[in-house]
Amino acid sequence: MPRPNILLITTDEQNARAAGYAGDPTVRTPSIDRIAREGMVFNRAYTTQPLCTPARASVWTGQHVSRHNVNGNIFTGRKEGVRAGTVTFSNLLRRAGYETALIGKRHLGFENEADIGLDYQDLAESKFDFNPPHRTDHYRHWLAEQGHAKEEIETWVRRDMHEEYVRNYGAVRHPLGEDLYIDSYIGRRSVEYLRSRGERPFFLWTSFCAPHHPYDPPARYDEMYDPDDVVLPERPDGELEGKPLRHRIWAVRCARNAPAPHGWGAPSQEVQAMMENPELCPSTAEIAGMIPEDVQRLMIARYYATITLDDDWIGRMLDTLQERGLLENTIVVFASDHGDHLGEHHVWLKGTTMYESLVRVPFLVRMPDGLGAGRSCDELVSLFDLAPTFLRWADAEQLYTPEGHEFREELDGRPLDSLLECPGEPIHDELFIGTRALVTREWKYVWNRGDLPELYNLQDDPGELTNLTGRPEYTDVELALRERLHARFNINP
Ligand SMILES: [Ca+2]
Repeated sequence: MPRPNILLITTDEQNARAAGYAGDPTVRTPSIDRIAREGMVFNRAYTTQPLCTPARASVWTGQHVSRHNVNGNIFTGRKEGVRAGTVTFSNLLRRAGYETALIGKRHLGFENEADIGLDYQDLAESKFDFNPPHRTDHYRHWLAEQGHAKEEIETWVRRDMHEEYVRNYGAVRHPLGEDLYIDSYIGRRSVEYLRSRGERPFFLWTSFCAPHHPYDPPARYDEMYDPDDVVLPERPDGELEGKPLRHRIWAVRCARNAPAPHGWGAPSQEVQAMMENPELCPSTAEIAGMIPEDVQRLMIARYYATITLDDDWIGRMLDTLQERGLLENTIVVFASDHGDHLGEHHVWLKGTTMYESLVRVPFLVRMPDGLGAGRSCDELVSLFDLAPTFLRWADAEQLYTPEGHEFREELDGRPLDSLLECPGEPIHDELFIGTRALVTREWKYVWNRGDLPELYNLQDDPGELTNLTGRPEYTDVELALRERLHARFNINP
């Protein structure tokens, strides 16, 4: 029996609800739905920190952020990152004879970037050109060969499209042709890679850049969606009054700040004033009217359109595997690095909160022998479970060595293969998200420095509409969760 190939496909910032298989009535994701149908759906999969670099570092290392210690996004030129010499799953896969490849976004920040165990890298790091020109970005070089500079896109946003971009909060049609769009490049290169595989087992991570803000589909995909079809999330009157103030401040920041290409930009004077004087914070009702509903529908429609573009490429990748006879020996995993609020609780993008819209991720595993096919798993899993799982599948050395042998790395991840056999047997009793949230099967507790904590019953209130903190009937639960969170991260409020 040859060792299986492993194909990891990730999107960037995909809300776990934004897929057909997950019940979204509007977004079209036939290929992702196919993986869900032919594989196992993990309904309770979480990121380790809702930011690109920390989440991705957890995938590579099998570690929680408190262990690999990359807490923020890392851009080129900054030195901080996972410490040199850290062993990644790809180091061990390569040592075990696998050909290892990454196509698309890496956004990693390892000090020892050259040695994360990749035989092949075809990098397309970002929709915009925040990397200095001397850094490796294969997409940038390819665009130049097509007669385009990546800076054109940023110029277009800052000058030509600025008014529309601001009015629609970054929901705009992409200026370049569909073929030139970054995820078309990533998808096309991935198909080419799969077409040219030989006998050697491979690991490929196809790492798409959408649906990350800006919501910028090329015209053909934009035309697939009518914003009137978008169902806006349920946001009860007064919802934010029982929540930490920081949520309302973030909502205002989203609504008021002129969006920069990568997000909302620095806090405005209005937001700064609220941070200093909470009494200036508007009510839920006032916040609800800040972004017109037709603009909100447009934002979500264009977000969906970029997901459908990725989905089409995922379909072509699956077709390629099938045509080459590789589907029967390739494990396919689909996930995202974290979510996007997408207007739930009146907030957008990522930041400030630990809501499910942000920290729960789509997560699917399709085994070539059909193990777990058509089933779903409600047990807790995390992005850090991928590394030990890949190594188990490849029959490679683990990131940790068994007791009595030389210590290599401390690991937070657990292999997922037992869940594929038996989806009701927990592998984690609890998961920590960043250093201030704790999730169990039933509860989520969030500590917010200098602000109200949050307690949600995820079974009764999956939309996290009611913060139960401070209610006498939940005192015991809250104290127990708080104690565990505070002990783990030495929090002294
Ligand atoms: Ca991300």
